[in-house]
Amino acid sequence: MIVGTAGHIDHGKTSLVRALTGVDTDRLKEEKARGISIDLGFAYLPAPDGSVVGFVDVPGHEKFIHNMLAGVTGIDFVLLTIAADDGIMPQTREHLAIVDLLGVEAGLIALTKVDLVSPLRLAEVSDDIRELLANTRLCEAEVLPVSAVTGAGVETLRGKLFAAATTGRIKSAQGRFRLGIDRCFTLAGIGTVVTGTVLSGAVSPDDPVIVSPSGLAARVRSIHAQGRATERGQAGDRCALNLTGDDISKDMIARGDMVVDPGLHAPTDRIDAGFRLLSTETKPVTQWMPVRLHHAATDVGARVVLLGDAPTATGGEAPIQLVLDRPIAAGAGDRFVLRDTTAQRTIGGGKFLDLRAPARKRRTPERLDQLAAHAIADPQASLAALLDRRPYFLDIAIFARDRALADDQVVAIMQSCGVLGLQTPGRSVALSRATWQDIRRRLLATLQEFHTEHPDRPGVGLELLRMQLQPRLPAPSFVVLLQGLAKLGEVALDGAWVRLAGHTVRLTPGDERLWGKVGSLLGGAERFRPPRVRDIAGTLCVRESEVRRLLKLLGRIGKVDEVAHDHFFLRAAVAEMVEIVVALSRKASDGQFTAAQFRDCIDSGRKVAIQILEFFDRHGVTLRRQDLRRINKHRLDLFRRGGGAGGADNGSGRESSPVGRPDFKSGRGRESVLGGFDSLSLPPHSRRA
Ligand SMILES: Nc1nc2c(ncn2[C@@H]2O[C@H](COP(=O)(O)OP(=O)(O)OP(=O)(O)O)[C@@H](O)[C@H]2O)c(=O)[nH]1
Ligand SMILES: [Mg+2]
Repeated sequence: MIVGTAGHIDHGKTSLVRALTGVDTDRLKEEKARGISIDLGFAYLPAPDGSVVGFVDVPGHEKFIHNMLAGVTGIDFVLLTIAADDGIMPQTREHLAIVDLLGVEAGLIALTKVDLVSPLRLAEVSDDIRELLANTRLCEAEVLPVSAVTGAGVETLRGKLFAAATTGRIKSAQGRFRLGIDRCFTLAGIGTVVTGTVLSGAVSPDDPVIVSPSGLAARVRSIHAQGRATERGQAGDRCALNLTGDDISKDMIARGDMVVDPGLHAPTDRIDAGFRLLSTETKPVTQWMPVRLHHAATDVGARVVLLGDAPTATGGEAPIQLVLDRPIAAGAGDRFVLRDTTAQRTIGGGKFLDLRAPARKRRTPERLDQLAAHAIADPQASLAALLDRRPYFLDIAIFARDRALADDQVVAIMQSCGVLGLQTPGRSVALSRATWQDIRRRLLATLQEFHTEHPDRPGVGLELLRMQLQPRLPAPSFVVLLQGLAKLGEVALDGAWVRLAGHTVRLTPGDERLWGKVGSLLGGAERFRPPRVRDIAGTLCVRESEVRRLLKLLGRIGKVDEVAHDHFFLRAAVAEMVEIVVALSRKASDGQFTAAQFRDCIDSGRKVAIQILEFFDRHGVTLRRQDLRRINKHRLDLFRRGGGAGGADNGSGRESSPVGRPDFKSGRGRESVLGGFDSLSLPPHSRRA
C-alpha cells in the first residue's frame, strides 16, 4: 500500500511521516534551510505481516502543488493532516479536492499538533472537519488526534495504517505494465534509475519496456519495490527500476514520463474525458479555455473543448475534449486534474474516457453516446456497450491497449461477451454476435435479391456490397467476414464478386436461344479460327451490339474468352490451345517454340495465331523472349477449369458457377484470413517483443 500525505503548509505532514517511520523525507538543502517541503519525499515502513507500507510525503506550499499532484497519483490511501491550532486552511481544501478528483477513496484525517490546543478547540476543529468532508469520497474517514512532538496517537495511527494495508482493496497486478515516473537519477556503478508508482501490471528483470511518450526502448536490469531489492514489482508498489538501453540516460527521461510495456506505447494529444468543475470555482469553463492539465506526474498545457451544450457550470459534470500542447502517455480511465494557466487554482478534474478522440464530429449525439460507453469502468461491460451502439464495431487491439489489458484478459472478455474478431494485419475489428448475425442476414438477403433480379450475373461486386451494408466495415475486415461466410458454405467468393453459394448463372430465354446459335458458330472445326462479332451478326442477321453484349456476358461467366477485340473463342477451345502449347514446349529440347509452329498446329492464319499467343502472354500462360516462347507451368490452369481440354461446348448456357475468369485471380493481393472465423481472434501477442 502507498500512503500519500496531503494538507496545508506546516501542518505537520513531514513530522508525522518521521514519527511513523523514523525517516526524514525533507532531503534537500533548501528544504532544511526554509523548514518546508519543496519536492516529494519517500519513506517505507515494514508491517508486522511482512508487507511494506510506502509513504509519499508531499509539500503543502501553494507554489508546489504541481509536485504534490505528481506525488498523489497512484496512492492508495491519503493521510490528510490538519493542524489543530490552525484548523482548515486553503491548501487543506485544495489538497482534499485534488485527492477527491483523483478518486482516492481510502484515507484518514490526522488532526496534528494536538499538544498545542485545548480540548474545546479540538472539538471545534473536529466539527469543522466533518463539515469539510461531507460530499467527498472521504466523508466517512476517521479523524485521529495526534502529536508528532509528544507522540500521542502515533502508535494508534500506525496500527490503523497497517490494518488498512491488509484489509484495503489490493490493486490487481493483472493488465499490462505501466509506471508513472516521479524521479530519474544516475547511481554510481549502477546507471540510470527511475522511480514511481506502478499503475498497472507487473515488471521483472530483463523485461523490455518503452519510455513513453519519447519512445525510448529500454530493458529492466534490476528492481526495488517498496524500498527492497526484488524480482518483481507490481501494481500498488513504489518501484525503482534500473534501466539500460542505447539512449537511456538521466537527461533523456523526465518526471511525468511513463515506463510501459512496449505494446502500450501510443502517446496521444487529444483526449475525451468526463469532467467535474469544482464548486469553489466562480466561473464556468468556456469553449477553448486554456488550462494546465495534470496527469500522473506530468503537466502540460491544454485547451478545453466543451462537448455538451452548455458551458460547464460550477459544481457540474460534463464531457470535455482536451487538446494538448504535446502528446502524453496515458491510459483510458486515468484520473486528471485541471488547474488555471497561472498555476494558482485547481479548477476541476475527472477521468480520461477515450484516448483516440476525434477532431471532427466530436459533439454529435452518437459520439456522446459512445463516450457514455467508454465511461463504464468495467472493460467487459464497456466493450459490450460500445459494440451495442454506432458504429457497432471497434478495434479491439486499441481498446485493449488503451486500457492496458493483458491478452488473457481480452480473450476472457471476448469469450464471455461472445464477441467476434475479424483480424487483418493492421486491425482487429470486433463485432457483437448480434451485429454479426444481423450483417449476415442482410448480406444474404441482398445477394438473394440481386440474384433474383439478375440471374445472368455472377454476383455482386465486393465493394458495392460493403457499401450497401450497415455497419460499413473497413474493407479488409469485410473480406475476412466474407471468407468466414464462405467457410460456413453460405457464400462463394469469386475474386471481386460475391454470390450465394448455391447460385448458378442462368441466361434469359432470349439470350439462351441466341447463345445456342452463336455457340455452334464458335465451336466445331472452326473453333481455332472462329468468326468475329461482325461476321456472326451478319450470318445470324442480329445486331452486332447484341452479339457483343452476349459474348461479353458469357466471358464474365467463363464460357468464352475475348482473345482479341471482338474475337471470342470458346473456353474449351482456349483450353485445347493451352494443351497444344504445352505439347509444343515439351517436344522442344529447350522448351521453346515459335509462332509458326503454333500456327501449323491450329491450322489458322499467322495473324490469328500471333493474337492467340499474345493473349497467352498477357495472362502469363506463355513467356515470350524475342521470337520464341515457353510455357509458364504455374499459369496453365487458368483456362483449364472452364470446359476441360478438347471438350466441345454446346453452348447451352446452363453451366453452373462462373469460374476461372482469366483476368481475375481469386483472393490474390489480399491479406487473408482470420484464424478460425467463428472462434476468437486476437491482436498479435505484443507483450514480449
Ligand atoms: N507542537 C507541535 N509541532 C509540530 C507538530 N508536528 C509538526 N510540528 C512542527 O510544525 C512545523 C512544520 O512541520 P512539518 O512537518 O515540516 O510540516 P509539513 O506539513 O511537512 O510542511 P510542508 O511540507 O512545508 O507543507 C515544524 O516546525 C514542526 O516541528 C506537532 O504535532 N506538535
Ligand atoms: Mg513537509
